[in-house]
Amino acid sequence: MNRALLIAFAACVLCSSRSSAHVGSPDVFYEGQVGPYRLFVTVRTPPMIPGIAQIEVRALDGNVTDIRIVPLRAVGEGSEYAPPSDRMERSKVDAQYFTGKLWLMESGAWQVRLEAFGTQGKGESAVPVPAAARRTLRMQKSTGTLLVVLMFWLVASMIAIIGAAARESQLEPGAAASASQRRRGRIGMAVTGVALVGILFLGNMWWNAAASGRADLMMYKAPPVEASLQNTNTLLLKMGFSSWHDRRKQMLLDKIIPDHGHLMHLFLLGLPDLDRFYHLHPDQVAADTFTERLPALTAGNYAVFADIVRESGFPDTMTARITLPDVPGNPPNGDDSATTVAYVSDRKGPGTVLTLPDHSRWEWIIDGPTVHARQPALLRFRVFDKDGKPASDLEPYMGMAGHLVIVKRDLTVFAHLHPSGSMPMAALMLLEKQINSAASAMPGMHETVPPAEVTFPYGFPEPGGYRLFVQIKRNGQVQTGAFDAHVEP
Ligand SMILES: [Cu+2]
Repeated sequence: MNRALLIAFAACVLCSSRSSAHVGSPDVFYEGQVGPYRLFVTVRTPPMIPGIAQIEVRALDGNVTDIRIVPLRAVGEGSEYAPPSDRMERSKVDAQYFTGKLWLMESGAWQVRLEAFGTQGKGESAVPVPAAARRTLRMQKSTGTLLVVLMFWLVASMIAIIGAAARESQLEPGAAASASQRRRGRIGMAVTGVALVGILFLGNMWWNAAASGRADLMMYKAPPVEASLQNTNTLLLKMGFSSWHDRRKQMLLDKIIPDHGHLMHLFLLGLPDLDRFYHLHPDQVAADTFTERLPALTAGNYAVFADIVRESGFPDTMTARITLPDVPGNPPNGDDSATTVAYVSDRKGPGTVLTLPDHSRWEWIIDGPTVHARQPALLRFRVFDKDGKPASDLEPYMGMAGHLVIVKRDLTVFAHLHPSGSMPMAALMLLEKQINSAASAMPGMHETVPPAEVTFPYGFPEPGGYRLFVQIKRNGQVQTGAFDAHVEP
């Protein structure tokens, strides 16, 4: 009962939802050109909205002396007129490293505009940032205790006041209360007590009802999706209703837009060992329905991750599980790909080495002996052909040098990355168009032959065991390499 008042003063209730635009990986990592400068940008999104995003920028080359940042909505009116920007603080010990903070006032699709200044002039760019509340703050213990004490004091005072009024309001000055007046006082106190308990009880009920409804509206959750098999080899994905998205239609815009050429990127991961990996591209057959003609696939349980991007650039990763029988079908074609992980990287020397069935060798180059959680770094993968020479036959795969899918063993983290970073390419293109900067070649989109080294900016959100699926295209063939990583705290 005392929780009624307690919570009435509190900001919110607890929620356990950990999902975000990716799954369990809410920070944004970007690597690319900002005018003449190459920057590595990390945006640590706030878990509560409104909240403060922490921005970290490392200048990878060039002499950057100053960086200014400002948050803007990604689309609509709020995206046009930038308020005055903030100057990032330059580290005293590391001149290439800048930090800053920005308030994100509302959930939805945002961007951080960056202006970099230095010896080579000025550069401007924008990093898409999806803002969504992942949890709410619980009240501090000390505040709670104080409020409970105050509540008891108020209740006791109220009872005492009513009691005194019933007992003594008709007394002559100086006279003592009679037995009947004292009885009236006690009755008044009892009635008041019962009434107050009733009010607190009803108030608590009202608050709980209001809070449970609001949690759904405030806390981000990807739309639910149901996966089922139709006609032996067609996978049907039906999206459910999400009150969170419904409430933010204006800021997200409902339409789904293509991201590197496809409306949906669907990943099927064989459970429990993550030893089967399918990257497919279903067709949208209705506003909330996608279908995919499955390639040949072995029976088993699969985790389903479906990436879509809204018109505002806001990404959703929808998750589901499905148990499939042996599915007859053709090998994947076009941009689709499938892999059975029979070979996993083994750790050797400074990096992690993987040999593919065609005898090409892949190397994950790790700086330092271990990988640590929450430390942004460029994940670098080098590809050598069977003669040990750097591979010269890499081609763009869906417009990019490489694709990387990172999954935590317990499936609490899922991220789909590209050389430019963790944001959807569609969101990046949207902002690129707004800024309209000179020579705006698509960041990370390779029309030319990619080099034998593919890099992805990322920071593992938490310690634990991960599997990384690196995808490149060589000589018309999509190749997938699986690397295991143990991320230290
Ligand atoms: Cu991709």
